[in-house]
Amino acid sequence: MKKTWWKESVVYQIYPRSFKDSNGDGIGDLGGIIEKLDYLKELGADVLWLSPIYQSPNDDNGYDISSYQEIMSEFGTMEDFDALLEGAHQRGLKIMLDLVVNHSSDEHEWFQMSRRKEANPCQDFYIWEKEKPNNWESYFGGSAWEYDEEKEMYYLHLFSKKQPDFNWDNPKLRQKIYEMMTWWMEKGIDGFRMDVINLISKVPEFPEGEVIEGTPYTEKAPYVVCGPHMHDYLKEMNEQVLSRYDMMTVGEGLGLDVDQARNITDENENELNMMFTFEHVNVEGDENGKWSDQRFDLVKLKEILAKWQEGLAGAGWNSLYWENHDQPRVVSRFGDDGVFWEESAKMLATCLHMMRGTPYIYQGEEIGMTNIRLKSVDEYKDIETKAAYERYTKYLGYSDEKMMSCIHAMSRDNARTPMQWEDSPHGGFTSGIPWFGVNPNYTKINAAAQVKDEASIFHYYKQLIQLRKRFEIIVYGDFQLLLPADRNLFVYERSYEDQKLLTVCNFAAESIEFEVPDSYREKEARILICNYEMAGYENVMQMRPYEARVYLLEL
Ligand code: TEU
Ligand code: CA
Repeated sequence: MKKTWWKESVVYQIYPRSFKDSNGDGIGDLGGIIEKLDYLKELGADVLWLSPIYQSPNDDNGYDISSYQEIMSEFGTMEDFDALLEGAHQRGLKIMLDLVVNHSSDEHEWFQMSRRKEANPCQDFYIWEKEKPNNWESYFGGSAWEYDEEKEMYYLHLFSKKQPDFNWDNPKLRQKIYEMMTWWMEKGIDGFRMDVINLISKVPEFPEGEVIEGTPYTEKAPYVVCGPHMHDYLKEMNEQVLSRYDMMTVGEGLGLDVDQARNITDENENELNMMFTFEHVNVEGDENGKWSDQRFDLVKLKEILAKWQEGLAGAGWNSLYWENHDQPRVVSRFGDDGVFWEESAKMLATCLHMMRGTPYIYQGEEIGMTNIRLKSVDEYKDIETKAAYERYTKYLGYSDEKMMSCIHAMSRDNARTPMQWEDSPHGGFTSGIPWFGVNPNYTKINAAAQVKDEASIFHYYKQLIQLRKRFEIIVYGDFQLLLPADRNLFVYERSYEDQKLLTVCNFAAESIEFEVPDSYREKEARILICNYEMAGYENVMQMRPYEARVYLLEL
């Protein structure tokens, strides 16, 4: 395994709309990010990933881009971006931008031209069909095909109808995209996070999706996930753009399995550095998809994570995440946002950061921000949440009460409430009216309070990051799950040269006994971090509620 900076880095994800508003219009912006660079430096992050900052009509909060080389006016100007890049680089922070090129906005000039009836240079930039070819549905509900009155043809949109899919089979389109990527790289950015990049190649015959039993819905995944030319296009992109820079790439891989992820991230394949995979964050889901209000099963979560850890070992590389702008808050989800809020937030951080891979922290995770519970679906802003409410209550027989309970657990808006900076109105996010309400618990949970308090969740994250810089085993060690069937403890070891690292996490709200495996007995071990008062090393350990401990053993 080659040693590289992106394996040794910790990434911090910023959702600019909800991060910090610098001009009082209630919308986070680039000026706000600049104000907080010192905070991010103090935390110890190496790379900042910005969710899309480009010009967009915001049908899907910027994941619908109408101009790739312009900044969204609400976020600022290109001068602001240049200042942000410079400010970040001065502090040794790298910048990774979100690249959304499976689709654009329907307001992009390429689509505006493409939809014209007469021949034009962009006519094959999108996927047009005379007749509606099949029963595929979009990820946000409804048919994936939309009839365009102007062109009198149907276009494909795997997401909203304002997000038409590009036709990657067209080499001219691909060149345009590589040129745009090169333009950003030449500006000096340090990498790309690539939105649903494994959906770019569709099976050209557009076969009918299979009807999902007992529902009026269909499954298109086999025809869009890692389609026939995906590897060719990623290799071409790598050759033409990625390989020319010392940069970092992470692809989002919807519905991707371990083998597919290994093929993409294999160092010898020259595609992408790592992928975001979904299996562990779909752990509560059922045959109806992700919308569930069931508590997760720890044995299943461990099995999934271990499978991915082992599956990419030796060839590819993992990305490690609990949260992002599409996921609920982890302390509410896998921890306890009540009595053991602080302990469980720190335990979950330990559990993730000691695994093999590059860890990602989503804004607010480092201070233990929690889910929200709005009363009615009308108070939610997210396009996916609204579409799911409609689908489940209208067609799948869910009551309003049941669906609201699922939304409280799973909605993407849980992650999108404004960052809680201070104990002042609107959590110090804005001096105006925020575009989306701040979680009322900002008086208790906010960054200012935690930066001051050495024992806070913030400082705990900081320590985890520092450990990664001090001990190579955390980055490069092999992973092995211990006690797979234990329903309360998540225990794993890492091995590197003549060292072992033992991570023990208690996922229960009560004390649980942990017996050290035979091979660890009578060994000298040093505790590296613990979310309670530091604990000694014994053959039988009483793990307190949500306790986490990491031990280093020299063999
Ligand atoms: O997400 C991929 C995606 O399909 C999401 O809908 C995801 O599956 C879901 O939110 C998890 O429940 C990416 C972006 O991260 C997301 O914000 C965009 O809405 C989507 O692509 C379309 O660009
Ligand atoms: Ca603003």
